[in-house]
Amino acid sequence: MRSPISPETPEDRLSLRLGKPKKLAAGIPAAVSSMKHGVTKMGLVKTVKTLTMVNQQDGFDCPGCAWPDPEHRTTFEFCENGAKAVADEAMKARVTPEFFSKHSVQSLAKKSDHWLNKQGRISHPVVLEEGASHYKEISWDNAFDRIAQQLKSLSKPERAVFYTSGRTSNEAAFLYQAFVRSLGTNNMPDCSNMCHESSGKGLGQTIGIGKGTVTLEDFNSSEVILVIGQNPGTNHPRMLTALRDAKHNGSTIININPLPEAGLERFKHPQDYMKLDFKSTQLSDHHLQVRIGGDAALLKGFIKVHIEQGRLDDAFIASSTSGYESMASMAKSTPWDSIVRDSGISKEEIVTVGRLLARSNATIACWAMGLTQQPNGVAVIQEVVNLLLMGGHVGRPGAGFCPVRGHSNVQGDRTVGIWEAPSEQFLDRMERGLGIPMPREHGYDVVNAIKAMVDNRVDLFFCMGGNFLSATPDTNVTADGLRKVNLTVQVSTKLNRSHLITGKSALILPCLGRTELDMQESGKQFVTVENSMGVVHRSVGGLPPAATSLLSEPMIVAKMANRSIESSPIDWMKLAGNYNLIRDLMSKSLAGFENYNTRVSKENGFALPNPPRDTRSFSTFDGKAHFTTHSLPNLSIPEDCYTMMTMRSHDQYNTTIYDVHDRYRGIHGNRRVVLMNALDMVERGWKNRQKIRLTSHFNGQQRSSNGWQLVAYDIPRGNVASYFPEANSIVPLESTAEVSNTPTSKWITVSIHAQTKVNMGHEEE
Ligand SMILES: Nc1nc2c(c(=O)[nH]1)N[C@H]1C(S)=C(S)[C@@H](COP(=O)(O)OP(=O)(O)OC[C@H]3O[C@@H](n4cnc5c(=O)[nH]c(N)nc54)[C@H](O)[C@@H]3O)O[C@H]1N2
Ligand SMILES: Nc1nc2c(c(=O)[nH]1)N[C@H]1C(S)=C(S)[C@@H](COP(=O)(O)OP(=O)(O)OC[C@H]3O[C@@H](n4cnc5c(=O)[nH]c(N)nc54)[C@H](O)[C@@H]3O)O[C@H]1N2
Ligand SMILES: [Mo]
Repeated sequence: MRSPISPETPEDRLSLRLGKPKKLAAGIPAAVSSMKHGVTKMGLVKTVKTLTMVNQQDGFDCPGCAWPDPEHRTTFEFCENGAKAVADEAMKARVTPEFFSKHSVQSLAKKSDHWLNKQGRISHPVVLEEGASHYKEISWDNAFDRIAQQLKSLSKPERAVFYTSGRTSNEAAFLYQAFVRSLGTNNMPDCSNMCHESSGKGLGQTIGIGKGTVTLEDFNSSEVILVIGQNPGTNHPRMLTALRDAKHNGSTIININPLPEAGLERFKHPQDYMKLDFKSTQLSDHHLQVRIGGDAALLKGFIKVHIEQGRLDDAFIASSTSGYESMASMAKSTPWDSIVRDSGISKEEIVTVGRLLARSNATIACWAMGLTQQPNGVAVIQEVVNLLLMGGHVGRPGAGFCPVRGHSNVQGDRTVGIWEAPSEQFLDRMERGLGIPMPREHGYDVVNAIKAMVDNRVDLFFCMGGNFLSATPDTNVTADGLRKVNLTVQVSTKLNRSHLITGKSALILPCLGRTELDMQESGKQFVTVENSMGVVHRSVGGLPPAATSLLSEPMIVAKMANRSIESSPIDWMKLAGNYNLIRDLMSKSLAGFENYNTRVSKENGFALPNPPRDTRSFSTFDGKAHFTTHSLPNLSIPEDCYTMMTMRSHDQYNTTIYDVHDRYRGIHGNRRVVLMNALDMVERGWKNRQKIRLTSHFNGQQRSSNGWQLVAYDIPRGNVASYFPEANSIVPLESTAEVSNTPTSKWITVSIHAQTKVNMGHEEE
């Protein structure tokens, strides 16, 4: 067994305290919690000033999630977790060169993610020389020289890899992809490869666009809303407002999830307290507690019921789709026994909800990681497509697809070119716009980038944001890979574990955050972002930068390009001095971005073209929407094993750990917990707090991790749940979804063993 990269018993772990899981989300405790986080990290005056700028017309886009804002914004249009994300960026503490001279990289590696993040905003560029124990300050010029040197010494451009996380603005991302493609490679893995890649592939193949097809207004005219594999109370709290309003307008909400997540049970908008309205709304009408991976079977059941009920949109199916017969005959021949066994839901319940769906005139399907991070992620999303196409639920009011994106600009980054597998059409247009030949060979996605590093095929690894080491699967393998690279570069706002497990030498380049004022040669700049529903709008930072030495992301790209590329038709520095010029270049180089500067200056931005939504047309090879035929996935696992999902707590933003609690699930003080069905625990003679070792099993390989505790929870038998990134050391790199190559973070086969010898710290027995 390899040694762990992060501490198994972090110093700041508290005793595990267990309370009752909450049913009610948002409301006063949430508002108090957001203020508390804000005031502790930013101070009172800054908290009030900052939070009132979020998602305002002349304010910044909330870095919390990609859920869109309603057109008529109120001052309090932020949520608890948005407030935490903002407070975390705007915090007072600083990680300075003095900080790095005090703490060696090795000593920092022993700290928890929570501790690392708490140290504050990184203030200066720093370098870790080969063999050195500490980072030390480096000038921006010298930092860019090192990158340029490394780039110039590559034997071929494919030996450089450029990762992007999803907070990067459209302007920065566009310039960045122009730079990377100027070098001659499409090696642009991004967080989307681990996130909604399955949605992009699943929808792209069937409806001709890899994005959702609904607007926020559609929620108000929907009759049924499916929420599948998603925990909006924690991860998209503002979505609860849309669900509440839909519900008030008569919509029925169906929640499909192995866990009873707080927000979907009861919800209360903080503003209702201000209006002294103390009632909460029960959001979901049906909770189908599906087994992990059982969605394909459940959806097949709905499709069967729909066929039996009739009420198909025959005209739409005949004129605008293909593949119905084959899909329907597969559903008809799938036995109920298999459907009930695999989904874990009774036939009666499936029929009840299936009839509701068949009767609906306007259905929206929302989903997130519960579907995308499965081995059959693409196929199961295509079952959602099948179900909605049967009733013609696309391109009409109140109906359509709603993959709920994660990072606040992950969708925009992809639109403007962060993509390792761009289409020929996209590259042709880019080539004309930029006046530079585009590389045609597809590049590495996240998993293939790790494999390339492990195989000594990468010399430079550059990350525009994110935390590659902790976010990716198989932490120890990823660490091995990173250590083989000559130079790793992280453009970051906050300290994280990717700064500690590095290439032979490493740079940290600190950048402005979304909340901050961005002054360039031509004056104050704004950037643009695309939300989960394809609306592009402005974001203007307002706070003074965390340090005077920070550069904006576009400026970092420009300086790097200027230094590394001998002659280019692009005047990088001029573009970074005036983002209007970047947007002009985007107008020339991207379909749908014509007159970009004029259109983004409109009050609520503008919606990008979306053929299924705009004209009920489908840009597939035959111009039709496609039904697809899939058999049920094989859900069998070895005896004595469990299926594990890895998920987010209420106190984290991906790998950024705000605190060690998960308030809605009633779990406090320790994140290294495994949620398990009480009957499964009794069967093994275990109680709450039992110390265990987790071992994953994949293709005959085993990966183990110590220092976990059990918590009895309302989860289907045979299923368990743990938090990421702690569990990532046992997520096998090779275990990825078919077609999308997304790591199967929600489908890990594990065995569980009592742990007796290792000291687990100081929790009460
Ligand atoms: N506060 C906060 N907000 C965030 C984030 C954050 O970390 N913190 N992260 C952002 C990002 S990048 C993303 S991608 C989104 C993630 O948003 P979510 O997708 O909501 O995040 P997860 O915690 O991964 O939870 C997935 C849900 O899927 C369920 N699930 C697991 N397996 C299955 C299954 O087989 N079937 C079904 N039906 N359900 C299943 C889990 O019980 C859980 O409720 O949130 C974004 N917003
Ligand atoms: N097991 C498991 N693994 C998962 C998942 C899961 O559900 N289970 N979810 C996956 C998903 S959906 C995603 S999206 C990925 C997330 O993967 P990433 O996007 O790589 O990770 P984050 O934790 O969001 O990145 C946090 C870091 O971003 C930097 N940062 C924050 N804001 C900015 C900014 O404005 N600019 C720059 N340059 N840097 C900034 C900070 O330094 C911070 O430490 O993780 C994936 N990994
Ligand atoms: Mo994500």
